[in-house]
Amino acid sequence: MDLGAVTKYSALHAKPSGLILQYGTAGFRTKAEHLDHVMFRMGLLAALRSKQTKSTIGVMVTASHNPEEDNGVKLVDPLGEMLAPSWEEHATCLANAEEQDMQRVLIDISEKEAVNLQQDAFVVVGRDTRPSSEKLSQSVIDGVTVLGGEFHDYGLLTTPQLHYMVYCRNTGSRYGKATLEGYYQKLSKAFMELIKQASCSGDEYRSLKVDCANGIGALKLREMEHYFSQGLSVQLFNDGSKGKLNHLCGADFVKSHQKPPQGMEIKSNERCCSFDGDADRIVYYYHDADGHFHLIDGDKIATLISSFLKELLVEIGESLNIGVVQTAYANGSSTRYLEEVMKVPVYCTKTGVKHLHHKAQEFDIGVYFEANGHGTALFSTAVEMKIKQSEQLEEKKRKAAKMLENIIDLFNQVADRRVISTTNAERQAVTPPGLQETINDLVKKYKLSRAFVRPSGTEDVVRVYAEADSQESADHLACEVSLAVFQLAGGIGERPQPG
Ligand code: G16
Repeated sequence: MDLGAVTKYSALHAKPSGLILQYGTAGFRTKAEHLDHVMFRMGLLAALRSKQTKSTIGVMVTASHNPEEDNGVKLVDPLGEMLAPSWEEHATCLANAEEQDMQRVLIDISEKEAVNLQQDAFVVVGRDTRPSSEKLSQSVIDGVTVLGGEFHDYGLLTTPQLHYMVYCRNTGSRYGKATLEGYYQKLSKAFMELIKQASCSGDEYRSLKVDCANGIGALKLREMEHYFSQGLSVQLFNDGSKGKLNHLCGADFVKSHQKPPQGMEIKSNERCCSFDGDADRIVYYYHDADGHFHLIDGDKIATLISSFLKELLVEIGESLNIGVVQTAYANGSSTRYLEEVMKVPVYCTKTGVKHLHHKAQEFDIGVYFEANGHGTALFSTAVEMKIKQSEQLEEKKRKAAKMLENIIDLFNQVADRRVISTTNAERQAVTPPGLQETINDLVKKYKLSRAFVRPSGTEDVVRVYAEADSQESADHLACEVSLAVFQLAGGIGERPQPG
């Protein structure tokens, strides 16, 4: 490691003295103007991780659902998953080291992780459409190259596309070609094969209105739509031609406001969906004949997918195990339905794709979704083996196995408020004292209710979740819990008001 070069280039991406940032739910996130040094240092870290794992590592420059002025970075490990937890600690140390301590911290990490510094490194970089992203991704590249690493800059990319590129490169293209064309071909082929087998075939099933959150999803869906030919017709809204990223639109807006995004007219029973700023969340919705809005969020998507997969397994006659992983935000009725009606085991983890993904890997088929629309299904090698053996099965079973094979291809498999601390997969507050007891008392007042609070790992806010047997009760409960947080955790700003 040429430590002289590191010091020299680091000074060009100098850390504002005293600035401390935490590695949050999905990497570092804050106002874009505070991130230049973080990006350079994450380039250094990605090069070290690549040397250690002898694999390609991914760096995505995005702040996803956050406002356009923010930015952030997500690091992608060799098999397309989020960075290993032990390396998150290294990321925090490196991002917060003062200039004069940089060399020591880099050497510490290399020693602790037994990194062979002579090893080659390869890092792939992608970015979203934020105005700050291009310059920040150049800072990542500066960090990679100063440690002698090579890189490929994919430029504008969705986060799932970057995960795909990393995975392809580390599996010798067995999974697919590490190009955008390879990505579009693989997914569209699986999709087209699947709809050939689907029982409903009218045009209304083939059209979809897509709210692209004024972000990268619009650019990439435009490139991809040609691959669907007649199979799927998409109409794009909030495509970035006007309007701000994630402002009054996108998956987070639709989920939290329970209403369609601005700029999208919906007729009854039209199929609609929303992405977030880096297109790694999706929620679906429609208006029924009476004009009522219905949201198909991550909970419902997980339920539909796991029910469908379970039916296929029954048809194939296989006893593979399916598990569903959710977070504390999952609506209680979705959990009850999965456990009691579908007889599928459900597990709860902390918020963050990395936690859900990890748990889902324990099953032959692990379906995981956060209520906000992040998720996928993971298939173990046992499933792929069974499909291979299906050639010898009778016609009906073979068909179901073929369907499962296409589904596998379609899923791109690949995550001051801190006075509040939590336990039990973030469902109970440990501090400040008295908060959990107050929440427990409030919950008792409403039927079929549940509530919890946790500090966000991507925004400077405390999130309050409440559910009950009616919208009105849920709103009341949410307000009462917010007030308890305000009083017991030293809230700032406007005091929560009923209604
Ligand atoms: C990120 C994470 C998600 C998490 C979300 C909100 O999403 O990847 O797992 O649910 O932040 O996290 P928090 O409640 O801690 O702010 P995204 O879409 O912003 O990358």
